[in-house]
Amino acid sequence: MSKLSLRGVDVYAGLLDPAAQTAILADLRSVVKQAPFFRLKTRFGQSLSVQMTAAGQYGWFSDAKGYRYVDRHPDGQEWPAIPDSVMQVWEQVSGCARRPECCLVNLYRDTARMGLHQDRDEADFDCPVVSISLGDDALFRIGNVEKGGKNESLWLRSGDVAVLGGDARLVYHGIDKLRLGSSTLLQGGGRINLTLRVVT
Ligand code: MD3
Ligand code: FE
Repeated sequence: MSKLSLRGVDVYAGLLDPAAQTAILADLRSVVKQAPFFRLKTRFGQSLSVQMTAAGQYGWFSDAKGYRYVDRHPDGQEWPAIPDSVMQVWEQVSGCARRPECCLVNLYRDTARMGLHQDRDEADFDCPVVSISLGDDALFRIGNVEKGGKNESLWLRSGDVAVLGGDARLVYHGIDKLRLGSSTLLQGGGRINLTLRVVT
């Protein structure tokens, strides 16, 4: 494990060994069985390339009314609980007394990517967001708290954990591309990213 810092984002590279990654993935399989992946649409009716689901009290949703946290999967069911294996990572790195209320699960297949954005729909920016990468390598791009300016990039690998707190909490960030086939962890290839968030 090595710890590096990029613009205030702490990256614990290789924090999760292969056994820990497989254990989290097994727990995610039961999450996804209860709350299947779906594709969000923007206000303008365009589908996002990343597929999503969630665990915890809240998940993320968007439709004609825009983006927001919701307490149910689009199928009407409550979100499944956040697995203990994932909670343990939060306890290990977050430095936060509150517990996460949302574990967003992003699935990247093929050419899926995520454009530059800020995460600012949570009520308490003193709480960090913790990100867990599983599967193929992904090129993570980080900008600034204000739109524009210079960006920096970093490859996130399977088992890496990033903590976005303090001054880094409101920076613009996104995923430019995957290195498809760089990992054999996921059946069918691609990448899963978990983000743990305090919402209220
Ligand atoms: C920096 N996910 O779900 S994780 C997202 O890999 C999201 O799926 C990307 O951005 C992914 O919103 C990047 C790293 C990350 C997550 C949240 C952040 C970086 C962040 C919040 C604030 C600043
Ligand atoms: Fe984000």
